[in-house]
Amino acid sequence: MISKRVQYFLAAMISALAPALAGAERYNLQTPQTIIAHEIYDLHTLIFLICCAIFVVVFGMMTYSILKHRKSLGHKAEQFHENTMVEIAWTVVPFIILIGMAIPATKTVIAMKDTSNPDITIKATGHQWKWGYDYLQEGVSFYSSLATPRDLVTDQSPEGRKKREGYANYLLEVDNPVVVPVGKKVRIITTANDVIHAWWVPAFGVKQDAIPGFVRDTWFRADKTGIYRGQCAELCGKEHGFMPIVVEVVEQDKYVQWVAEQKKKTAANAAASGAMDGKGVYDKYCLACHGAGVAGAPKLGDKAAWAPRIKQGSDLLYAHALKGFKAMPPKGGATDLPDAQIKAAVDYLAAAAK
Ligand code: HEC
Ligand SMILES: [Cu+2]
Repeated sequence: MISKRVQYFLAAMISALAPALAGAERYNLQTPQTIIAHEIYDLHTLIFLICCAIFVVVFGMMTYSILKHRKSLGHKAEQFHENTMVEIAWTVVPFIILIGMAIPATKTVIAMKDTSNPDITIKATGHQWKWGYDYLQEGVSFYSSLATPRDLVTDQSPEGRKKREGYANYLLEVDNPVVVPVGKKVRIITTANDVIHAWWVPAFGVKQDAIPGFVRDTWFRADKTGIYRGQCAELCGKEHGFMPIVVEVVEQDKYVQWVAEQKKKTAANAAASGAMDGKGVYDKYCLACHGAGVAGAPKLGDKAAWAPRIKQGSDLLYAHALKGFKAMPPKGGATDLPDAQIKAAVDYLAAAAK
């Protein structure tokens, strides 16, 4: 029989654990919002339970043996060196347990890596210390930076601390969130501009390093609309904690609307900035070929060469300049420039031949 004291102890343990179990969200993984996140969650639970079972069996046996066979009870040590049965058992049993854990884990890892047939592809570029996003099909590009006010972060006064405590989504909010449609497979391509960062959104079960000079990818399909938050998960410098990720999952029609708005903004920004207008891009990237007519490139201002090309319509000219056309390389080699700037250079070339 279990003594009264042990019973009290167990009761105390359970009542101490109860609130932890009730508020699971705080102590456990975030509520999963994608198939992969569900699989990871279940795997985590399964393996945790296996660990608990092993813990109970091993420590139970140890405790029992220590108590029951102690010297003060007059016990003599048993000699069973080189007991083949025992040695086989303690090799085979862990092996079976490991295989039992590896099979479901491998299945999930393989599913995580299957980025084929996405509905949408977004390139996420890590910068010190913000994220840049390019929607590859939609042609939408923007930066996403921390929105929490700086003085709130640095305020060391007691009032400052109070304010921070009452502040929702402290260090987990951005000016421009990533917007994606619900139920669509979104492929995230990660890379970085300076040092290694990592794109991590726990509720989606997504964490992918963003490495300069390399391209990695991951995917998710959000089950529900809502706002999901994550962070850069690779120590990337002094502001590593200040480059959060916010993903807004919306209905398809809202998404279409957002893309349209975003495109307008991008165009307006390009027009307003003027930092590198069509001529600027031309001089820097296109002149080498289009200035001298290298490899049959139509020369700047050569009406005869440009007239039939301009006739094709600006959409086709844009497409050829962006994707490449015969000896014309994609974007004239300036692949890091946004589409809008290449288009401006095309406009400049076309206008010069009128
Ligand atoms: C490496 C040389 C090279 C560079 C750099 C280059 N081009 Fe070209 N481009 C060409 C050649 C060659 C053609 C002619 C292709 C053909 O029709 O055979 C061409 C054709 C074009 C055309 C006409 C496409 C059509 O439909 O006929 C456009 C527009 C154009 N380039 C835009 C640009 C812009 C904008 C840049 C700079 C961002 C640029 N090019 C940089 C070589 C270059
Ligand atoms: Cu980072």
